[in-house]
Amino acid sequence: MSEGRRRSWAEPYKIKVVEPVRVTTREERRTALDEAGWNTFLLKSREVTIDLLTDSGTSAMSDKQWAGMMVGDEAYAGSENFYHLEKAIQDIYGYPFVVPTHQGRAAEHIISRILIKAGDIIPGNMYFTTTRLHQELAGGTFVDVIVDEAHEPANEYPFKGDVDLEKLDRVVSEHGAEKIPYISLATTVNMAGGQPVSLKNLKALHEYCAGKKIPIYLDKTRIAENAYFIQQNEEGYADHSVAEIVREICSHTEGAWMSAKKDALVNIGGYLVTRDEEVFEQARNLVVVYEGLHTYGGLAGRDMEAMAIGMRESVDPDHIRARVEQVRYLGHKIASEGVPIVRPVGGHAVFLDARTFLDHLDQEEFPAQRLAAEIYLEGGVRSMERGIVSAGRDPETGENRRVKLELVRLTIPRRVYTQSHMDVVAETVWEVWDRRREIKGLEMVHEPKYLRFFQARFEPKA
Ligand code: P61
Repeated sequence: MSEGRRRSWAEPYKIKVVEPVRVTTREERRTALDEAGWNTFLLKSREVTIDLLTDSGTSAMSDKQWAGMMVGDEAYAGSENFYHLEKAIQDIYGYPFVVPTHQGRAAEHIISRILIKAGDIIPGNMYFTTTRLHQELAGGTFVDVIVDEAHEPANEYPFKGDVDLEKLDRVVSEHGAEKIPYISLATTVNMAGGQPVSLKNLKALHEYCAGKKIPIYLDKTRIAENAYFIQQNEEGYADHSVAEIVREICSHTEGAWMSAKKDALVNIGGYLVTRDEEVFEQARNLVVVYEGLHTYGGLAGRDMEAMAIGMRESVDPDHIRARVEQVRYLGHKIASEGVPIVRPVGGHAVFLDARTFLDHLDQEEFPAQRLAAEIYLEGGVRSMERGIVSAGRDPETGENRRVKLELVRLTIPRRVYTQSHMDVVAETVWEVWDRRREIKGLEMVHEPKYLRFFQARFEPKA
């Protein structure tokens, strides 16, 4: 992984407010784990020292965003902040029609209900938990058409988010284009390890879909990170700004949804956008059933203002570089001791390859779940399982989906932690790596029906 001599980056901000964190003892952490059923989602925040559970809603807002919170217009209808949000989305991403929602899955719910009929097939570049669930609840079946490289942790292919157009064509031939309401495309594919889609692939996909009259809807939750990877690694884009690349990605799609809790640097928020006026009309109508009026969608006016400002900051070149490079710093540091991680390092997180890390365990012993718990026990660092527990059961057969990727995600919130935190995280992972042979599996003792990983409980095997 040697990259030659690089210029260092520094966090492009100064710290004005601090939030103290607690350092716990190993005994306290062991008790906390038992109480949490060995599920890091069930730990209390005060039991965690470095919280890398997620980058969702955990970013630090800027002084300008906090100032924006003070100009929240909390009118029930027609809030001024909605118009700021709408304008920011139109300027940055280029979609004309905007429907705000309280977070990403609410937008997924609405778009799935509008576009999917019972028996439909939705091809996409790897599943995401909430996205696929809403597609299934609307009567559809998700089919993975991502390139094979995405399922191979050690493969260094730089655009593992790409769609395999031959796989897609086979799905279209088998079911017919009329059974496919849209392609569910994601930028910086979360479950693949935060891996980007290339513009070359997206253009080819767009051309293919235009020929078949299948719209592309984009999960653009982490689009700025994807654009940064294109700028750094795709031929012909080195001179394009991240903002230009973001705009170009969107231009190849019919619509999108976003959990603004990630790239857009806010603690809550999301929305749905489209170029299709009919879809917009239906979404505006459904949002009042499930979220709130179409000019706030479950958000306060101040939240919309913070989002409008945050999405402009998300494409700032200094910000995005420091964000992605911090993740890369951690990934390379962890890997330097031989720890297996998903390569290349992704945009929002370092993913440990738990299948290789704990290669003495069977997947049904939940190696990634156990590894996440062990990392917490070792150093108070919270991470997340992204393997067989997250994948859930096949709704038809009821069997566990034995996914290829059995990963632990160390996710970096934006503008929150320093390089020293990253060093401590890497040292914690190394300690666990050194004692990996002694680590045993888990047994699942409580399994909720939907998105089980959030609330499942486990017991350690003796
Ligand atoms: C996360 F363990 N992500 O990564 P909402 N699309 C994409 C997401 O990453 C995403 C949503 C839609 C989270 C939170 C979370 O299995 C999990 O605003 C690419 O969270 O509703 C959310 O957006 C949904 C964690 C969600 C999970 C589902 O940490």
